[in-house]
Amino acid sequence: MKRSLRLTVTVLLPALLVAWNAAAWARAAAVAPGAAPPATFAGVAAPPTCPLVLWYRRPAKIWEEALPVGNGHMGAMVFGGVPTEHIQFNEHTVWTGQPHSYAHAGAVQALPEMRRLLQEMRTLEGEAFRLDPKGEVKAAREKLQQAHARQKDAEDLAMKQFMSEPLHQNKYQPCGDLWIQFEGQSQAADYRRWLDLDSALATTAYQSGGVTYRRELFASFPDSAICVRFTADKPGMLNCVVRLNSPHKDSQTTVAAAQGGQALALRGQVETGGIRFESRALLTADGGALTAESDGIRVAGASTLVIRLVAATNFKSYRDISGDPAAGCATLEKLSAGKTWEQLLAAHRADHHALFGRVALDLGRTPAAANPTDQRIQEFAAGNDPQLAALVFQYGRYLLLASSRPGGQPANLQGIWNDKLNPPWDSKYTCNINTEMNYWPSEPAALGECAAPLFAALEDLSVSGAAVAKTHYGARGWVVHHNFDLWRGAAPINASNHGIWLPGGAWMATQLWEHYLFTQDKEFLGKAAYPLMKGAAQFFADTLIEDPLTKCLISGPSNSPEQGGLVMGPTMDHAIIRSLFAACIEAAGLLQTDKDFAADLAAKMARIAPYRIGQYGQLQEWLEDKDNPKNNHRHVSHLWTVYPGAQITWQDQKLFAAARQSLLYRGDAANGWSMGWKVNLWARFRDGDHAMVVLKNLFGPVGRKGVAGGLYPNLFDSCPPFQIDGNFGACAGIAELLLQSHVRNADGTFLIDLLPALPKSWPTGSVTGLCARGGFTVDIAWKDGMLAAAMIRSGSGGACTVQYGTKTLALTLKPGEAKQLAPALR
Ligand code: FUC
Repeated sequence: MKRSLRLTVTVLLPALLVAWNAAAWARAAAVAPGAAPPATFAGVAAPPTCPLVLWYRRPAKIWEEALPVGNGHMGAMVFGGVPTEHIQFNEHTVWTGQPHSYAHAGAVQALPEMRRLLQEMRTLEGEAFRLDPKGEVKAAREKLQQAHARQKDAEDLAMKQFMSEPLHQNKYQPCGDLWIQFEGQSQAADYRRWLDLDSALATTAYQSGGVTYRRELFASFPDSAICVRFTADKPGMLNCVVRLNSPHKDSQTTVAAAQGGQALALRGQVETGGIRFESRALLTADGGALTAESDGIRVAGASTLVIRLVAATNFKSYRDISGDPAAGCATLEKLSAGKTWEQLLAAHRADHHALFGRVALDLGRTPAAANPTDQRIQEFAAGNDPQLAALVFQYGRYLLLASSRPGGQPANLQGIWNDKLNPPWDSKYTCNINTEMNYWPSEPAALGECAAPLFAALEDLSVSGAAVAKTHYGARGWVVHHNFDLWRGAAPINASNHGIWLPGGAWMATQLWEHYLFTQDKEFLGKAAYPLMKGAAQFFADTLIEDPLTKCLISGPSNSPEQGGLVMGPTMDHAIIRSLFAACIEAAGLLQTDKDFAADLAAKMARIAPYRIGQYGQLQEWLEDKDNPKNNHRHVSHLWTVYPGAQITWQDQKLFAAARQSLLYRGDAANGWSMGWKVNLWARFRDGDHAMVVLKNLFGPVGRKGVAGGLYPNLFDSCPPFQIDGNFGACAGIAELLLQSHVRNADGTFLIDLLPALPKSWPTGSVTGLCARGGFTVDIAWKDGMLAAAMIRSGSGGACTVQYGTKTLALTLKPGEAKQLAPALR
């Protein structure tokens, strides 16, 4: 690629984006009504006793220090302030915009010319590289300039005629803020706040004026409410004012008597004709009095105060916003009405534990594990704190449960948590890595149910994306480009040099296949997965074209995310298409359907441009050998085939070595999600110690020199800024270091690999409940870096081969059968 272009795309563009976004990300106006100055703090609180905990000795000053809770329908951030508690919250369907098709009528007419220009670009590049492979002599440089001019023409044409209408998609929005302002609490002693991942309970405790105050908060999935309880250990000592407001200008709050107490109702709309929302805070108190005031509810002399917070919008589906937010709130309110705090908490704990409790991970515990979480992040790289890695792994599982539950929207760029009217990248669904990374842990980390919202979104996208396939490509099936939003936009957005990226839908469709591989649920495969996979494959069956230069089939126009501009046939496209085709062929066979279609896919798959090894020993990112070994771009798209794909594995040493070389060129320090991806890749390269180098970068504090990403004090991952994909990438990566199951045996069963990439710094530990393809669950214990004990359990019955180092064991298990493995494999 031309140097100046590379510089613009890899260095200047991200820098400009960050600068532009920094200006645009003006914080939403979260205003504490009647704010009081913060308290002064004394004493040093002891660490909480729960083992999986994030904890702090001071309240959150900034949003990225607050603690997240969520039930997939609502998310909330708890600040734990004294004297003012702030609970900033979201409802999953509060977005800008309204139902809209983003397809660009007539777009298909531009397609042949775009392809022609890009093929000319390739011919010119080929001529330049023949003159000089490094593109340094004058004649070669001139050819490259001409090639670049063709690319620019194709990109300009696309901007005129091929892009989404409008060019940008919509934004995920905050919903509201709950404020609880206490009186007479200007000092606090022995303050601490913590989030216990085992019970998904956020607690704040401190003493003030000789009284111990405690606040507990959870987001209940079964009762669809955020529940908060405030207690004082001396009767009648709770005195506060509770208020509810929103950063949306068009919003008002009213106060009214409600069953057993008082209620605040916040009503608003994001924009005219768009999403309308309502949120209700329902207050009940033991002792004391609740009095309505003009802008809030006064609590006087209570011993316990309970608030249930619900929210709903007019959103019914991506095509229908005729719902009634008030009726929605009334329905939700009834779920928790009349229940005691103990009942609400017990239902929440049971629900959370049934899912979260499936996996336990012990990587060893050192004294560092007792330190406050913000201190642990500061000290991780230089210290010895393996439990922080276990905590971040479990936090990933916790965050997935909190942000992605059946019936809700999928986890977006920030999960379900956002306090800004102009969030980074609109907090929508970027599909060239981010949305997919959010779901990497769902299967291996035993939370397959959490992918339901993504699968439901794919149902929608198979409709909106079919309109785009037809309008832009004249093709069957469905396509999703670089992004989608609440309205299921699927057309190429923003700019042609990165927005025209073809395999978003195809990549997401492979997650359906993964769900089948892990669960062996044939009904799911036949009813839900295969029809969507088929549509995604049909699009490529129709749009792959023969490359006049090589006679191979290639995709395009597309790009290798987000560098190098518009091109034909980037390696990543082909890797994803091959994977999807292979999955469709196998699924059609299992379901005994679509013989001809499967044969067509097989014939096309065999003709897709092969992987190529380039002049620097690298796996080529493009059809031409133009990778720059100094390029440390955050995207490692050509390595998709190693992870999350599984076409290049240790079984193919040549390509495996080339892919590894490419990863070495990209380096170990990057932004958050990029490091999350690299941990998974090093796991697949069976190099746990190199993965650990990346984990040390990933688990350090935000704002270090030389590392873009890191962790905020609340363990949210930084892209920068906060983006949740890095949390999920790290979670999946830690699982991948301990267990892999992507390689097939000759008979098609899976090879289940125990401790394929155990870092030396985790010499002793155990994990239970990790999932493997083929419907297996695996427990492993290790000591001094060696396997100590292992057990495999089959869900659906079937065969597999288990591997540890050079030893293998072939097994056939009945449904529900378990088997000890260690004596044979040690
Ligand atoms: C991708 C990345 C960016 C950012 C954005 C939301 O496009 O290249 O770094 O994560 O998504």
